[in-house]
Amino acid sequence: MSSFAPKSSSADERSADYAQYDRDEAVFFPDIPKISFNSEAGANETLVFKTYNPKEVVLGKTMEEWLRFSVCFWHTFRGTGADPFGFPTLHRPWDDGSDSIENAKRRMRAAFEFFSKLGVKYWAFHDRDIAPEGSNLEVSNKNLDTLVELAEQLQQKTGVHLLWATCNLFAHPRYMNGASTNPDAHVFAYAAAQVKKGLEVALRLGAENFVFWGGREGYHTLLNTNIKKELDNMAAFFRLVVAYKKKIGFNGTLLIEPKPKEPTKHQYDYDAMTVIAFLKTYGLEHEFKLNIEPNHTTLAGHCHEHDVAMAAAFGMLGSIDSNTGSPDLGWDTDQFPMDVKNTTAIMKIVIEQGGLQPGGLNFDCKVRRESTELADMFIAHIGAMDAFARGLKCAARIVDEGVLSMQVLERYSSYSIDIGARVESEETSLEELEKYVLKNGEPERRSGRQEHFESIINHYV
Ligand code: XUL
Ligand code: CO
Repeated sequence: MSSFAPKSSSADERSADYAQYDRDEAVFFPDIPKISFNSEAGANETLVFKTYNPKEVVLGKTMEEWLRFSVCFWHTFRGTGADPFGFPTLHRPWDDGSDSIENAKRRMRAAFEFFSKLGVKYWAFHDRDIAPEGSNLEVSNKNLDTLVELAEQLQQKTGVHLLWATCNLFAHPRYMNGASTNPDAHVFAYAAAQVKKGLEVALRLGAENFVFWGGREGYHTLLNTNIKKELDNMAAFFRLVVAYKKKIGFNGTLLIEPKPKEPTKHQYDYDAMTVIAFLKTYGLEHEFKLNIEPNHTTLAGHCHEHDVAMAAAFGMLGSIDSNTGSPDLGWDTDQFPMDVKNTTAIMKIVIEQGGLQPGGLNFDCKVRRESTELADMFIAHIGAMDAFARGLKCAARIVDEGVLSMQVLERYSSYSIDIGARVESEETSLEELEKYVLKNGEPERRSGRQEHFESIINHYV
């Protein structure tokens, strides 16, 4: 599909006076106060938390500890609202649309004011979100260093930490045929060099995790693709990453983020189970965990919380890119998670695994291109944070009362005794199982009681 959209908004739409934002004490959101908590706030008040009360204790931990919210830089500070059919709609008064270092610095200072007023403790970025790509790797690294220095100062000043950093290995034309799975070893080397710098930056900024999302790692046609070689090369790439991480003493968790398609027709990191199988196949399962994004999960044809549940079941759930898709659309809409049933399902899994630390809930979400006011940036995050706080409270009651879990346990109780226990301890044989059936005949029909379980959830939500 060709793009009708230019890179930036038209000049006459932009603010004339950027100098006001270049001062250290500049205020980027003059009309927005620090967001407060008021459980009594009315329906029309959306610039206030009604449930998210950071210090409130739920099941022995504060909400802030359970929820570990993070704002993503790419959508919230680089998103323009452009889509393949339309020009940018989101005009940010501090952003002149250029690739200059000054513009990048203004954006970064606006971002830290946003994080502070919102009251989130974490942020996340791609290398190329925060600093412009230069004419060669050296220039790109120099640009990155300049912005990382500012980020370091702002992190110190505000107390906001880096949940994760990542490298953009998908936007530049050099990566059109893949990064670590590129048929050209020169491109593999470029991606490796970029990640080397990314890990150094992550170390310097104290990132708690480092993410790999392989948007171009896959194929458009099998006719020109050696899939085994590409997967072997991807594993080789990850081994190099592990070696360098250890060499420089970066202790953050390495995370792979599954997605089945978009932008590539078939992406190798299809879903949670595929990534777990890849890691186990190449002996990397102790070095990586997963960053699950529910909108990617639904793109893979699963329900919203499926991959979070799958990753958690195998001890591989590292972090969550908290967003949602639109059930009636088939692509990655990256919407803010506002549905309390979804957040309850996610938080139930998070509570059952004892929390997400050092991972968190990163809002990989963008406001709709029609949500054009600066206040919409806040309202979107506040609404999602409140939806997660409500999900946490509902899930805490579900887990605490144990009505659901007792019945799930009971559903599998035949494996605790008799022939079931022998199956679980792997002491049985096909001959013994045949004998059991010849003696005991047809199994009783047992209801799965789906509607009963759904009604239990509705009792809490
Ligand atoms: C793309 C996506 C990415 C990753 C980081 O769908 O989710 O933004 O989270 O590269
Ligand atoms: Co994501």
